[in-house]
Amino acid sequence: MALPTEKIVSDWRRDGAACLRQVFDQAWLDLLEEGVETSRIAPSELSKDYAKDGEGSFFTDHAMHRRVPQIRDFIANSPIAEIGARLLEAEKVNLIDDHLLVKEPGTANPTYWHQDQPYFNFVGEDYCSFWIPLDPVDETNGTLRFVIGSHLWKKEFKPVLIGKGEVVEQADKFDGLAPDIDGNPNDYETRTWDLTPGDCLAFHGKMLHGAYPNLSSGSPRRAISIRLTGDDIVWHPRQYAPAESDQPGLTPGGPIDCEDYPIVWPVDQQTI
Ligand SMILES: O=C(O)CCC(=O)C(=O)O
Repeated sequence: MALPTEKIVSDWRRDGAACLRQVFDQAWLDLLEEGVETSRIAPSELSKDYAKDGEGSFFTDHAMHRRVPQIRDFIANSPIAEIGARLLEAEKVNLIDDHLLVKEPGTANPTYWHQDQPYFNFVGEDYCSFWIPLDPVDETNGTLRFVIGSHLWKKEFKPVLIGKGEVVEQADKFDGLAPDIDGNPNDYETRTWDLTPGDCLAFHGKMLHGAYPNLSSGSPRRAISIRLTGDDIVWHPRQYAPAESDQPGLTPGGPIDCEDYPIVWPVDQQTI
C-alpha cells in the first residue's frame, strides 16, 4: 500500500489539494465499482440529478455505506482510512459522508466553485475529501479544478447547489459568495490533474474547487468522494445542511462521534 509521503502531506497542507497516485489496487477498485453500480440501481431519497433539461446526467447520492455492503467494506478495510489518518495527522478519523458523483458524457453542467465545509455540521481544519474516480478523467470529461491556497484565506463562502450554482439562501452567516474565478483567471492560481483509476485527489474542507462539465461523447466520469475528519473537528449544527443536524447525543463544540459519523481509524476502534 502506498501511504502518503511526507512531501505529499506538506504539499497538501500548503496547497490545500494533492494528487495521490495508485493508492488503490484493482481488487479494491472492483469492489468499489460493484458498490457504486449497486447504489445507482437503488438511489436513496438524498439522490439528485442536476442535468440541465435532461441532457446527460449529473447524478449524486450520499451515505451509501449505510445500505451498500461493498461501499462499507471499501471504507472500513481498504487503505483509505489509514491514508486519511496519515494526511490529517490524526489519532482518530471519522467518516462524514460518502458522496457519489457521476457525470455522464454530454452533460453540460460544470460543478460550480464551492468549499465543502459550509455544507456540513461541524467546524475545524482537519477535514479531507478523497475524490476517487472509477474512470480515466481529464478536462474533457469533468476532472476537478482547485484554487491553490484558498483553504488558507480564512474565508467561508455561502454554499451553492453544486450542479446548478444556486445559492443556499438560508446559509447566511458566511463571507458572501465565492469570487468569480473564471471571470478573473489571472488573479487565481488554479490546478487540475488527469487521473487514472487507482489515483485519488485529496483536498481540504475550505478549498475552493469545482469541476469541468463532461462534454465528451463517450467517456463517463464516475467518482465517489469519501470525506474524512481528524482530531480538531467539533459538532456545529447548521439547520440548512443536507446531513442530519438533529443529533440529540451531540453537544455543540463537542466530538462528532455518533452512528451517522462513524469512526474508521484506528481499525480497532471502528464503529462503521
Ligand atoms: O465530482 C464533482 O463534480 C464535484 C466533487 C466535489 O465537489 C466534491 O467532492 O467535493
